[in-house]
Amino acid sequence: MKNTLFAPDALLPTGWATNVLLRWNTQGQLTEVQANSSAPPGVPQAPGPVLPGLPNLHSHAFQRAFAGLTEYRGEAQDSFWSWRTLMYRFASKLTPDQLQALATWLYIEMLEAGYTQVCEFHYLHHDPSGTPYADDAELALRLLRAAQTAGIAITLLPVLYQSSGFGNTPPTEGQRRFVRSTDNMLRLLERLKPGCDAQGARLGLAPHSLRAVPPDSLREALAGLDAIDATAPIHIHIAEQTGEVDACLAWSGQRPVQWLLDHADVNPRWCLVHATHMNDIEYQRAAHSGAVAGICPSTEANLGDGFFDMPRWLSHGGAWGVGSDSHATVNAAEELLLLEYGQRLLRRQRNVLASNSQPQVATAMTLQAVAGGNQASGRCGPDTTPGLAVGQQADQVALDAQHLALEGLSAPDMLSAHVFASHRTSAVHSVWVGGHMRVQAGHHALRESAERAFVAARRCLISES
Ligand code: NGQ
Ligand code: ZN
Repeated sequence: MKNTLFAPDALLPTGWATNVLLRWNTQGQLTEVQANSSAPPGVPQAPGPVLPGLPNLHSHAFQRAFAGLTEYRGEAQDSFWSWRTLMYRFASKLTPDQLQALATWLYIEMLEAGYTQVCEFHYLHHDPSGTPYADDAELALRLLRAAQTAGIAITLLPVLYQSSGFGNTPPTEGQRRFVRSTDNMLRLLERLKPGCDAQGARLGLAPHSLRAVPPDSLREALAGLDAIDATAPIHIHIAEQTGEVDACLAWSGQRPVQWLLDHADVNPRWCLVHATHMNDIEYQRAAHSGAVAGICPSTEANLGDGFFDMPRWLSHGGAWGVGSDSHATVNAAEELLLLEYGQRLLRRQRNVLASNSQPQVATAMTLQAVAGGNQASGRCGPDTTPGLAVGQQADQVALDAQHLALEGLSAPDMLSAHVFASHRTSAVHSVWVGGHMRVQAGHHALRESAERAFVAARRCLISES
């Protein structure tokens, strides 16, 4: 029977339920989520517990090409900033065909790893000399096509980038592919909107950071975005590095999050990416704004950013989700593991992100990251119920109950084992996006061809860098 799935166990927004019948319509929207039901004859049965698909709320797709290639000492003390110099070198060479190949493969990897959506924070706009392509939307369209080919839901976030530092310092040579005027950005959004709507993609805007967007531009861009779509998501990198906090203080007398909260209407449409360095009052005010904290555990570890204080954020009722950002890791479960482990190491406690209402850490984290991720991707407002609920997209992941790590366990323990008991191979069995099965038995139908194209693109890029 089409458009249905029977799950012996499923993680609903209210927690674990058994014998759940899921049904969706031709638009891929769930029309029925019925617990304690029985399987009508002919309905496919899930091979293990069914989870809501996790949105990956922060991605720079092209960076997947050099994951693992910056892990050597280049300066006496390597840092985020020396990594960025290497990253710019890769970015400076990339062609449209290469970007599409890298992104198609990456999005397939994401699906196989249990992500059903990606928020693409896209700032590589122009050709290597900094000249706009004949079609000014060329590279954005390549990303949309990659998402369509892979079958992942995308929120495209074209990035506004104008200055190299606070105080409107001019962009550097390495940033020439990123720069657009505010008007030009708004024209790009207008140009992309109909195609995004037709594809079912969400379109938003990403002011890159307070370093890269002067205050007037920020104000004008946000007003222009509202005129195009007053519900569009807004993502910004903020307070990732202490050097950035110091530079912001020197420029304005305020810390980045404090400055943003005082100068922009930060609300549930916003995703504050990283927000690693906040003081008490910033944690409180940012959480109360309703914005989502976009935490990228593997990249933040890789780049030596610092720790986000999750218990403090949660104490203020803050929403959050995870992103794989530079894609040093492309694995939804591993991001959750790293986030919890960081908190354990800091506090010398265990099960930090469990709650009284949900003592199972992996279950609590999954539900919260699904809620925050859907809010950040602009697919679900703060007042609607994300995940496996009527009216939501049929984005779901079935684990393999026969997998060595899971065999014989209860459903909540299977999710815990999936996140915390690494067994080298993934226990993700099937993945549906908008009701379409994109991964079956752990395998995406286009994996082999996409992998070959990825390897060829990377070889080319490395030989030129
Ligand atoms: C980026 N990535 O835009 O790719 C940034 C580095 C910057 C992260 N912040 C560049 N992880 O922030 O200037
Ligand atoms: Zn980023």
